[in-house]
Amino acid sequence: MSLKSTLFAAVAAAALAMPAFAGDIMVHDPYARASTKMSTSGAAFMVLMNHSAEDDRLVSASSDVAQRVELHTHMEDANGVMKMMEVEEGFPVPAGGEHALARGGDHVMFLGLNQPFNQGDLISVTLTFEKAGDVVVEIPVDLERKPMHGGQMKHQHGTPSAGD
Ligand SMILES: [Cu+2]
Repeated sequence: MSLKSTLFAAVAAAALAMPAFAGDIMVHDPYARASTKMSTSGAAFMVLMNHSAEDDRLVSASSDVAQRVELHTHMEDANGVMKMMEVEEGFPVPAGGEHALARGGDHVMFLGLNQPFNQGDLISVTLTFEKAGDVVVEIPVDLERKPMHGGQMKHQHGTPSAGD
């Protein structure tokens, strides 16, 4: 065996033995918002990218800014009304792929805000992945961001509202 191929074998063995790094997960363009200054809940949106060769999954999120942090999605009920619900199994992020959390779809939900979300605030959120483990992201509050696809969904949390 030449020196070169010995080195190559050693590097390959080391690479195989390595666990998934949190660095394999990239969080792209995160932002958080609340509907109004009086809101007791808020949400965060971002694109999760998985640069590893293994499928991963966002299983939970936590933060000091709210009493509870949940993974939510929107579903249309039998009457065609969009409702939010918790996604207990979390959001899959395929190997080499991505999963977008966006307005009107999947999101990280903050319930019972400990402080109002002010424009420009940075919110520290820990995202826990099945394989990559904990990834801490600093998410800027952006109250001015428009939804990507024009039509904004009515997004009512907690209190059922009549005729909304
Ligand atoms: Cu929600």
